[in-house]
Amino acid sequence: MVDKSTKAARGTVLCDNANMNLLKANDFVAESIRKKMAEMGILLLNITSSAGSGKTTLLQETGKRLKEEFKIKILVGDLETERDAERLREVGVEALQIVTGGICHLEGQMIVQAMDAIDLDGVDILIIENVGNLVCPASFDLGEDYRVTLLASTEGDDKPKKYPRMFFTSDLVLISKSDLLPHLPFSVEAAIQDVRDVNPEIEVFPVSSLTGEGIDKWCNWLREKAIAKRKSTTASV
Ligand SMILES: Nc1nc2c(ncn2[C@@H]2O[C@H](COP(=O)(O)OP(=O)(O)OP(=O)(O)O)[C@@H](O)[C@H]2O)c(=O)[nH]1
Ligand SMILES: [Mg+2]
Repeated sequence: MVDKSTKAARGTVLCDNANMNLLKANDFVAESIRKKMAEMGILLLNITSSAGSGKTTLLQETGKRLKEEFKIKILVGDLETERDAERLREVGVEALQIVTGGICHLEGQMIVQAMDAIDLDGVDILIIENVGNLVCPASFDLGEDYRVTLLASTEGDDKPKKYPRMFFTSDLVLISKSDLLPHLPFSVEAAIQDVRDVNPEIEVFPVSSLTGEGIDKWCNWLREKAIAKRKSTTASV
């Protein structure tokens, strides 16, 4: 039997049964979202990162480049304010703000409610910008096809091993704010190695929303996944 008190003394707190039940209930909702997205042929992405790593800015750049080619909608989670949704609307992308009122992550049920509030007809890509932090959002499946995590050059290259669950559960890692790399003690090679130590097969590459480095590569990745999703749905009907 695991000795909880010893673990707690070492600074490790085990998930109790209440948390496990909450996660199980969330998984059930996430599966229903995944099923709905599969039926509708909508690619669903969950974008995660620490606070301020550049999620909204990257999505603004993505919207500018892909909005004529694909019908994109964005659900954006924050503890307070409508600011990110307003920034996304400014570049012509339809965005709905989910205000969590202090909760540090998005849960499946919040996504279900948000999806009910928007028109999903004809949507190709639905993107969720999660609440900025590398801890709680890692545990909550939102029914996404792919989880994309940003690791900003300003955060330090040691984060993948300190927050392994987020990197272990991701499908793509973007090293954001790459324009700042010349000014920072951040080793791209060390960061990639650390990400691959927790998730060996994962793709990792740098992006900068300021200079455009890596943005075409990111948009091509997204384009390929959206087309594949549409084809898989068409093939199964
Ligand atoms: N140098 C540089 N700054 C960037 C880049 N992308 C974003 N920023 C800046 O970083 C700050 C945070 O960017 P956001 O896009 O708001 O980050 P976020 O991850 O959406 O933040 P939260 O939603 O609060 O978690 C802003 O001041 C941006 O202008 C980049 O590629 N390079
Ligand atoms: Mg944001």
